This record gives sequence, C-alpha cells and structure tokens, in this order.
Amino acid sequence: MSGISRRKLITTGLAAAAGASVLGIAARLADRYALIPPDHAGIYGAGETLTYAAQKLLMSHHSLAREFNRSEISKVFPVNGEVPENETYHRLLAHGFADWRLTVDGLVAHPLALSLAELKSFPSRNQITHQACEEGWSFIAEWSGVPLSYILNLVGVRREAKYVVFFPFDESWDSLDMSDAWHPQTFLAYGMNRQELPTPHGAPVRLRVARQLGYKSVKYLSRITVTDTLKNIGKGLGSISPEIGYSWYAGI
Ligand SMILES: Nc1nc2c(c(=O)[nH]1)N[C@H]1C(S)=C(S)[C@@H](COP(=O)(O)O)O[C@H]1N2
Ligand SMILES: [Mo]
Repeated sequence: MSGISRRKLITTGLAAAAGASVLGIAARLADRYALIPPDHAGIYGAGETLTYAAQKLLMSHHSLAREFNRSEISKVFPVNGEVPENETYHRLLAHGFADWRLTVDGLVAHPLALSLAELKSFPSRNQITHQACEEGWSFIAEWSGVPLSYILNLVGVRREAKYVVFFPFDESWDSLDMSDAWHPQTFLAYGMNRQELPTPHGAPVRLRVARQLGYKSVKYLSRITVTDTLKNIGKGLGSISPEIGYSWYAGI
C-alpha cells in the first residue's frame, strides 16, 4: 500500500467516524427542531441539511432579499423551460385564462378555486428582485402579484401544516416550508415589468421566492396544496429538483 492511499484510508476512516458521531448528534437535534430538509440523505446529505439548518437558525424567517430601483431593471430576461405542452393549458391560454382557476386545498379550513380576476382584486404588491438560475444567468425584474400569506390567511391554514406544495401545468412541482411560505416577499405574480406576465415567464400566475434560486419560482401554476408531509408526492423529496440532482432548499 502506498503512503498516499494509506493516508487517504486513514483520513476517510476518521472523517467517517467523526461524521457518524458529530453529524449523528447534529441530525437528531436538527430533526427535533424541524431543521431537516425533505430531500436529506443521512450523512451523505449532511451538506444540504447543515446549509438548511444554518440558514434557518441564522437568518430566521424575517430576513429579506434585496429589492432594487426601477433603473436597475435588466434589459434582457432569459427564460428557462418550455411552455407546457399540456392540452388543458393551451385551451386556457387560448381564452385569455378566463376559465383558469387556482385550486388551493389540503390542510385548510376553506378550500378555494380562485380566478385570475379574483387574484387581481386582492391587495397587490410590486417587488423588484433578482432571479438567479442555477445555470448561471440572472436578471432583475419587477413583479406584481399577491402575497402568498394573503391567500394562506384566506383559506385558513390548519395548525398541522408543514409545507405548501405548488403544482404547475408541467412537471416542475416544488414546495416551501411554512416559514418561507409565510415570508412577506413570497408571492404569486401575475405581472412582470408592469405588463401581464408573459406566457414564457409562467402565465397566468407564477410563484416568486426571492431568497432562493429561480427553480423554486414555479411557473404556470394550477394548484397549491397545504400538507404536513411530502412523503407521498413524487419520490417524496419535496420537489422535482432533488429527483434530478438539485437540492430542495436553494437559498441564496
Ligand atoms: N412550471 C415551471 N416552473 C419553472 C420552470 C419550469 O420549467 N417549469 N423553470 C424554473 C427555472 S429553472 C427557473 S431559473 C425559472 C426561470 O424563470 P423565467 O423563465 O421567468 O426566467 O423558472 C422556474 N420555474
Ligand atoms: Mo433555473
């Protein structure tokens, strides 16, 4: 055995031993204080778990993403993903989304099916934020919409609720924990740069999560459901992202 491989064996062994005890304790504490993300994978997933736990502990739920001035709005707005091929989506699009409804259900007192007109009648808010894609590009845009917290109050979230899940007309479903769901900057956007939300950017309504990477901002929304577990949705990892190699928590 060469010196290098022996050293490697020893350090790997030490890391595994240290990992097993320290991370084992960390994992138990994190679980007790609800600091484990749904896509955690034991010691191998420790990086994600610790990132999520650290952000939850250090940043609390009141830290805000930076908001910009109109003069800082980008000139180019790249798109990620194709317009859904879904037949229902195209029928709704053809009629200007007059028949579109956003279903809000799950662990709520009053499930609702909201029209675009109803959403627009609620107190609206504008926010100029940065959206960064995991592929490396980003832009600053102005979004208008209604805070998710307003909708959550409207339907009456039950106390067992732990996550809010977002289903679009394509496969890109995702979820937020309750502190990110209630966060004042988390909202449902129906406008972009003071126009109707353009189709490729997620018409009629998309989620905006200013403190996480772009892929959490689910476009083309169809249904929002409140739940106490993500185990029975998809592969049980909280989102499509961990199924294709990205982490559920994408804090920036
Ligand atoms: N439904 C749906 N939402 C989605 C996507 C998608 O393909 N489908 N792409 C995501 C990714 S990876 C990013 S970076 C942003 C891009 O938003 P944009 O196209 O408005 O720039 O939307 C996110 N939301
Ligand atoms: Mo992205």
